[in-house]
Amino acid sequence: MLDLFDRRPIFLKSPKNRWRTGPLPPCKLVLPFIHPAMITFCNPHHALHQGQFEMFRGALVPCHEVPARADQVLAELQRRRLGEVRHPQPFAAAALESIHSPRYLRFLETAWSQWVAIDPANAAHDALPSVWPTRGFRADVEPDNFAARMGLYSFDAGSPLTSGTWVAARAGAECALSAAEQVAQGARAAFALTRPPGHHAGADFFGGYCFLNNAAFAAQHLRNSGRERVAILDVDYHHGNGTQAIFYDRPDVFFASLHGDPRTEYPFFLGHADETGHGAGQGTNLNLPMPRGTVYADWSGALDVALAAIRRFGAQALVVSLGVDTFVGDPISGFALRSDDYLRMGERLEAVGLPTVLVFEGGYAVDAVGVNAVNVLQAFA
Ligand code: OKP
Ligand code: ZN
Repeated sequence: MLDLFDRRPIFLKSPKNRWRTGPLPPCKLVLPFIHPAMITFCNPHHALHQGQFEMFRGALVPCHEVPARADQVLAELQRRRLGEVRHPQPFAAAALESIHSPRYLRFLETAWSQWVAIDPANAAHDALPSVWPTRGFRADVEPDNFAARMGLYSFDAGSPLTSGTWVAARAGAECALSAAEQVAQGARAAFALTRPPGHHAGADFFGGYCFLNNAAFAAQHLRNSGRERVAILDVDYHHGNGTQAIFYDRPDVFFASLHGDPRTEYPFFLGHADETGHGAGQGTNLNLPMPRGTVYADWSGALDVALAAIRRFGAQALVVSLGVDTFVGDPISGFALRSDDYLRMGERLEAVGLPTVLVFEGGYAVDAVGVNAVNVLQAFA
C-alpha cells in the first residue's frame, strides 16, 4: 500500500486542521486542498436499496449486494483523505432517457407502489420476478399483470426490487452524471461511488443487481459534452452485458470488457470473444473472457490488449466500470487478484492519459472492498 505521509503538509494548510477532528458523517465530507485530481460523488440514498434475498439454487439466500459495500469504500476514501467527496447534482429525466426506454423508466419508478397495491402485506418483502418472455414470446406488448411486467423488464431472479430501489438507483445515475460533468469541465478524473451497480442493466431491463446503467450515463454525458469518441473499460468480474447491449451498434462508444468466461460465469448469455459490435458499431466491442482462477499476471495481459484497442480507437475520454469482485476473496466470483494488484491496475489506468470517469460496480468481499477499490483510485491519483 502506498504511504500517505507525504500528503501531510497539504493537510496542514487547511485552516482548522479539520482532518484531526475525527471521522465526519458519511457523504458530508468536503475537505479542501486535499486531492484536486480525484473528486468522488457519493450516493446519499444508496442504503434505501437494501434487498433482503436473492434466488440461488432454488432457495432465497441473503443478498450479496449490501449497503455496507459502499460504506466501506467511503470509509476507506476518508481514512486515506483521498480527495473531496460530494453529493451529486440533480439531472432532468432526459438524461435517464438518453440510455433507458421511457416505458422501462416508468415501470421502475412506479413498481414498488404497484407491488404494494396488489396486497399491502407485500410491503414486508421485496419483489422478485419469476416468469420471463423467452424465445418466441412477445416482448412488444406490455402486460397489465405486475409479475408479467417484472419478467418483461428483467433477466434474473437475483435482483430484488425494494421500496427504495428507484430513489437509490436514480441518485446513483446522478452520481455518474455528476462525475462525467466534472470530467467534461476539465477534471482529470472523477469517481462515482454508488450502488446498486449498473453494468448489467440494459436499455429496458434490470438484472445482476443492476437497475440503471451508471457507466452508460457517464459515457453518453461525455459524448453530449463534445467528446467525439468515448471508451468504456469494464474490469468487473462479470461481463457488462447491459453496457455492451446499449452501445453495440454505436461507432462512437467503444466497449471493452475483461471478465469470467460466460460459458461458466454469470451472466452466461453474453460476453463471448466473437461479439465485436454490429452495423455501424462493428469493431467497437471487445470481450476478453478468462477462466476461473486467473491471476493478475495473466489478467494484466488482457488489460494490455484492451488498452491498446482503446488507444487505436482514438478515445477522447474513458469510463471505467470499476468492479473489484476480481479479488481472490470475493464470495461470488472466480479470479485471484490480490489487494496490491489494484494499485498496479490504477497505475495502468492512469497511464492511458485520458480524462477518466470511474464508476463503482461489483465487489462483494465486504471487508476488502474498500481497500481494493481505493487502491485503484489512490494509484490513479
Ligand atoms: C453483479 B456485478 C451468485 C449468483 C450470481 C448475479 C451476480 C451479479 C453480479 N449467487 N448472481 O457484476 O458485480
Ligand atoms: Zn461483478
